[in-house]
Amino acid sequence: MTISWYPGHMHKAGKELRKLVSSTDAVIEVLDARIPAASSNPILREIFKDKPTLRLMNKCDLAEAGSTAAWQAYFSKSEDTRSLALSRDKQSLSNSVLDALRILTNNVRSANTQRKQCVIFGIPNVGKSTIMNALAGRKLAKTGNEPAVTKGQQRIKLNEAWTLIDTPGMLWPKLEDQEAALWLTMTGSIRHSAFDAEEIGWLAAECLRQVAPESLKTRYKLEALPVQTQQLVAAIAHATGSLTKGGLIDGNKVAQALLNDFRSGKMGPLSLESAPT
Ligand SMILES: Nc1nc2c(ncn2[C@@H]2O[C@H](COP(=O)(O)OP(=O)(O)OP(=O)(O)O)[C@@H](O)[C@H]2O)c(=O)[nH]1
Ligand SMILES: [Mg+2]
Repeated sequence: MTISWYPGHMHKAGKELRKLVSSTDAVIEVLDARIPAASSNPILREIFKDKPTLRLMNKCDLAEAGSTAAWQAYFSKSEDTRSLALSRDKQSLSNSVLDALRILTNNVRSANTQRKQCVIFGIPNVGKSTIMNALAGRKLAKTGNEPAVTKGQQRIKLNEAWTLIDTPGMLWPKLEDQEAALWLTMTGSIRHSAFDAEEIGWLAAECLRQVAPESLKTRYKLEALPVQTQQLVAAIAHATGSLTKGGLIDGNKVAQALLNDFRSGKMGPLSLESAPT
């Protein structure tokens, strides 16, 4: 199975984004703190490559703090880029984001006479609309725990200084790195109809065995992890009651249970991708 998801609306969203480039002063790239590089869309970065960029590592509550700190140190090396780590509690978000945008655009001559324009972009389901709502201090954009909730651009006048534009989550046509594609599936950026759940369940179980064996043991009350994937999946199925009426393993159900547990942080904070050293 090759993991891929690039529906027509993403192609259209890309075209619409290109139209914004000339009038944009800065961009916010929203990343998933569990997979900061794998959640960066190369097409979007190329479109906005000349713009001052604030990278927000979102969903930090679901990532390991040490890993997020290492990524932040890594990102801080590139010029014209600042990075911040954010979690569901976005109380202090406004000031730090606005400060970062101000510093980034201090020397930028804006094409806009009134407010500067900032585009929020990133892959699906990473938290773009949630961040825009937090910055605005009210729920203007629809959010939801599934990819492709935002279907079109949404523009708000944030204050006297800034216009913000929320955009639809975008992936890219070919996910060359299939390990990264698995991570995108696990974190919830690929719609469930685009993959074979049973197969992803197996791959996710193997991935978590490598990354977080202790978390798997604790969550599913396993004394030891079975060596074979089939037995590992069977153990998780028994622990989560993912069985058919006849008592057989229900491959779809166990995959869903495992993905739900990972996505909602029930295995504790877990980072899948390490920062380059
Ligand atoms: N745990 C956690 N969940 C978050 C955080 N930020 C957003 N979410 C949740 O992630 C889901 C997706 O949020 P959205 O803001 O709709 O994401 P989006 O990037 O706008 O998604 P699309 O519009 O589909 O591309 C929602 O269920 C949010 O409540 C966070 O910091 N931590
Ligand atoms: Mg959205």
